[in-house]
Formats: sequence, C-alpha cells, structure tokens
Amino acid sequence: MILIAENINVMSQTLGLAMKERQTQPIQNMAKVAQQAGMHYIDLNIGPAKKLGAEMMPWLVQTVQQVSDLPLSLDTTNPEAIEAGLKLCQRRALINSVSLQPERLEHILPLVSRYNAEMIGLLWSADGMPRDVNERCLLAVDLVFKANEAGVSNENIWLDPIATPISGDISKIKSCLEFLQMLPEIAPGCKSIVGLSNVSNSTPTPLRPYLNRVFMVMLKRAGIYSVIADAQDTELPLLNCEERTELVNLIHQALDDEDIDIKSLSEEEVKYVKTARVLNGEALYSHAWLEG
Ligand code: THG
Repeated sequence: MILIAENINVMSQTLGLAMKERQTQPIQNMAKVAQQAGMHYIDLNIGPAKKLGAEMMPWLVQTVQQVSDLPLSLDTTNPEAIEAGLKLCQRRALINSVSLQPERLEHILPLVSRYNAEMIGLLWSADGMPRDVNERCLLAVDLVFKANEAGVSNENIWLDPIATPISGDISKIKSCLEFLQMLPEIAPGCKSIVGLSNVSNSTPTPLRPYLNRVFMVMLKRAGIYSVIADAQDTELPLLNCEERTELVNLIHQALDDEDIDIKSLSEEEVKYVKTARVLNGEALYSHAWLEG
C-alpha cells in the first residue's frame, strides 16, 4: 500500500506560516521526516492560493526536492499553481483533489495529460458530498468518463470516496469501504485512496493515532491502493509492511466481532480492540471511547 505524507499543508500552524514567509527549514525538516518514516509520496497542499499560488507551488516543489527524492502530490484549486509546480517535478507527479466541479475539470484534466501526471479524483461535486455508496459510484463513473475523454487512462486515476469524521455518521465510513469493494467493477483499473486523518478530525489529539491506524488496517483489508496520512506517526509504515502481524491479526479479530479474551491483552492492545469496535459500528463513538 502506498503512503502519502499529508503534513506539508497550509492549514498546519507552523508549516502554513513557513510557506507564507518562504522559510525553507521547517518544510525541509518535515520532508526529511516523511522520507525517513518510509512514506512513498509527499503531498504539498497550498489551499486555494488564488493570489500567489503560481509562485508558492514552484517554490515549495523546489524546497522539498532539495532534500527528498520522493515523488510529489500537488494540491490546490489554482490551476496556474498546479502547472507551475508540474513544470519542476523531477518525478512523475500526482495532482490531488480533482473534484467534479465543471470549471475545475476543464482546467485540470488537460494538465494531467499534458504533463503525463496521475490524478486523485475526489468524489465531491457541485452538489456537495455524496450521501451513500450509490452516489459515490455515480460520481466515480462520471469523473472517470470525463478524465478518459481528456486522455487520462484509468490506471492514472486514483479515486477518493472521501472519509468523514468518526464523530459524525458511522454509516459514511462503511460506505467508503463498500465503495472500495465495488471499484473494480465500476472503474476497472482505477486505483483507490483515502485520507486517514479525516476520520479522527476533531477527536482528542493523543487518541487520533489509534483511529488512524485501525482505519488503515480496515482499508488495507478492503484492498485499498493508497492512504494519505500523518508522516509523524511512525507506526503506520510498520503496520503496513507486516512488521506488526500480531497486532494486525488482533484488529482483524475485533473488526470481525470475534470473541476476544480482553483480560489476556495489554493495555495498549485493548485500545486497538476498542477502537476497532467503534470503527466497525459495534460500539458508539464518544470522545472518551477508550475509557471504561
Ligand atoms: N483526501 C485527499 N487529500 C486530502 C485529504 C483526503 N488532503 C487533505 C486531507 N484530506 C489530508 N491532510 C490532512 C492534513 C492535516 C490534518 C489532517 C489531514 C490535520 N492537521 C492538524 C489538525 O487539524 O488538528 C493540524 C496540524 C498542525 O497544525 O500542524 O489534522 O481525505 N485526496
């Protein structure tokens, strides 16, 4: 499974400021963290960047490429910024967050073809977030058709059903997993990706890694191709590369609602079991789900 580092993001308090002030050090430190952690791509998210995006993105691409040879994923709604970044990418680039708004597709899809890039299609349209798996599938078919028309073939399209916070509706998390199961039929050859941290958004910070890790194990079992995730959580690459087989098996057991002898587990293991039960809908989410 491919891991994309999400950390170089304009929403981050420290790195957002570093981007605006063009400080290379904090950005390069994070790029090194991502590479050393074993991430496979680095996402560069500059937000809408309406005014200065076409200067910010190429600066960011060069800043990161000075210390890392990982391929980059470029994320902004500003097409000039995307193109300015693509021109400098030394490896084949991904264009992130290609949603179904017509004006966005019109400008971005030709760039995917022209620069021989790949794209992440976000299943989000002018009508907003899809409500269930059927709406996600309809959006996927529509997006893939339009991308194909612009010369982008299925193996260069990564589809993102968009994960939502656990504090919201749990059925939305289920429909992400259902979408992954349907993907080979509705869009053969397309890849899949989900943002892990979306699920733990607005939950207590020290507990976020449990949600992110268990969610990753769930998605991996459902056959996902890639996740975008926190490079500072060094457990994620270990869980991904079979170095935590016992823990992964325990999480699978909990997800399958098998009988588990809780008393035989360590405190840490119990946290994973409880988190799995919340994520599969067996237990209700509350900010204190690990207590009691
Ligand atoms: N799919 C795709 N791209 C995405 C997402 C997705 N890009 C954006 C997002 N989701 C993934 N990236 C982040 C980046 C940061 C955080 C969450 C997801 C995050 N940041 C801390 C917070 O908000 O509390 C702040 C960190 C800081 O200040 O440094 O949670 O789903 N294709």
